[in-house]
Amino acid sequence: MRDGVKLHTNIVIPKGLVRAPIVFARTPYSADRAISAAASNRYSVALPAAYAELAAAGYIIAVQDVRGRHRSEGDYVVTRPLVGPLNPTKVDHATDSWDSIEWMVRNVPEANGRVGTMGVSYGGFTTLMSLVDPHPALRAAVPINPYVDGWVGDDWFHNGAYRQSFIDWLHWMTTDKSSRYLLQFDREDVYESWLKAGSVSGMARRLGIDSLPMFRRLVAHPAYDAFWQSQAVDRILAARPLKVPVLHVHSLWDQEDIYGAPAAYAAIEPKDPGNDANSLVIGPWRHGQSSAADGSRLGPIDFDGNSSAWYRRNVLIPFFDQYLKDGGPPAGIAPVTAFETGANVWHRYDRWPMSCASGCPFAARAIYLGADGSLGWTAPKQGGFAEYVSDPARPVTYRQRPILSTFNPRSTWGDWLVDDQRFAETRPDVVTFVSEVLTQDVRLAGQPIAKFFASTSGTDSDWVVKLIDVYPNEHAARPELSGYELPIAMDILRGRYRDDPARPTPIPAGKVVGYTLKLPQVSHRFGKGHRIMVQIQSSWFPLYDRNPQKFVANIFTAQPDDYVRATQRIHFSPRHPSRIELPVIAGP
Ligand code: PG9
Repeated sequence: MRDGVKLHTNIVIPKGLVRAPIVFARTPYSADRAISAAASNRYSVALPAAYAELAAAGYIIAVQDVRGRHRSEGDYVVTRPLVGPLNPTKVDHATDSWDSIEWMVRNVPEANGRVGTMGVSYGGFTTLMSLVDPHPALRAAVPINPYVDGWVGDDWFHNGAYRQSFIDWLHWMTTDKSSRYLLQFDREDVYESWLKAGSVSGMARRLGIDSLPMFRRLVAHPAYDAFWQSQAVDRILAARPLKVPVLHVHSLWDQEDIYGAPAAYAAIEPKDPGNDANSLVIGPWRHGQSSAADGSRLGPIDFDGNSSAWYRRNVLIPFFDQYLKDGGPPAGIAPVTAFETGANVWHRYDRWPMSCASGCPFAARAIYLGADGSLGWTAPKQGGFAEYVSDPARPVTYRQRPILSTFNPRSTWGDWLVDDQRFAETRPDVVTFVSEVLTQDVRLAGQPIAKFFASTSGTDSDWVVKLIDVYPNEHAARPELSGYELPIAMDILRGRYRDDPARPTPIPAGKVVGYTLKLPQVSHRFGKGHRIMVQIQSSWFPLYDRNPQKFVANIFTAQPDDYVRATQRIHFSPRHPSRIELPVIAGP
């Protein structure tokens, strides 16, 4: 690198390849592990599925440890910001990408001088960073489930609510260069561990990780201040010209970075007047599942075939071929390739979203919360509210207990976004609204937006909104899915940030306040015979830290007596029509 630091890079060159393009990934998770799925002298066995397919298609695979991790020299900074106010050095992921590509095109004789960057999550982040000041040999990029904005909706926070579940990651990644140590909680069911610890800072003290630099940064920046805004990758790329074709890959049930890919696509889209250089793939996957060998199911939900292999064969490899091979043929891929969950079909769209409030091919349509737990297409004619008591001493769990820590080898963390929500529906602190049985399909393609009116007896509150597909009571083909409540889009909003994410303010107790919560993107068909459900609750524990429900300066360091019960009301009336604006493309 330009500062003399050496970065460990594995370069896999299938025998006999000449004038071949390089697919280049930069990872904090071990470049050695990334290329060794199994011990073998055959790359088709040794490499994980996605790399093996690329190698068979004529690509050189290069995987590098980012600086300071595993076998690379230098210092490690979590998602190191660009050189500038947050990074006083002369190096960042943009310079390290540039310097590495420069080295490879000069030193790998089998290479044809064209490089594509690719990676998942943290590797999606480094892929996007390669676009900040792209090396001339960089001709294509595939960021997959990238970390883009740690406050708005990727790993650290969602709309200001802190994701405690990644305290494991912090420990695993920043206590040791080679990640040898897994965090040990005092209980297998960490629900109890978190409850006992009180606040997040209390837990960090117990675990002895309160001095880790990234943890201190989180505690110092609970709001969407300049620290987060200036390193949000979508904002960074929006301010630069688009020089390299990009294929963004999004997972509809991404349990870690459900914000990043569509946000980066949307930020770059205005720079692509020909609608051919900035494309999007939307698949029915968990985090990273598009690169896995099996994309035929997620938890109990079946996709009628290997959707991951389909995307790699029909979209990923043709995309790289077009831009990286000598005389590569046009890929003919659509601007947007989207899998429709519920229908299990792929679509070619010329844009995303397909439906929104205005300016899209289809207009979004509101579905309204109403009396007696009803949900319907007409606005309420009379006033009313649904009430529940949110008690921080008995928070609503995000899955059924026992809840294992994220990195517990027995955890099924990757599947929680498709968990049957019946366990929550029956709690007294969750309110549920459900439609009549649908007499025709309702198809969605875009971003549902919850616009709701609520009051609380407290001065701060979290609001969790879940959009759910309720399966028919009799599901002949899969009896075990009868009545299943499949989450389609769920998210959380920390009430103190309702007006200004950068400057939290108390919620006026007892007043009806309007909230807007943008839910994750959906590409889904609610089939005839199904019902649409909305659940609302005020905690989602221990995935997110508890809101004390009394306004405090910094929730990370809340004291035990700051946590108070609150009476919550969700209002529905002509004046306060709480609703979800659904990106409908076909329906009643
Ligand atoms: N979601 C992980 C991550 C990305 C960026 C920062 C911290 C964590 C990952 O899967 O890489």
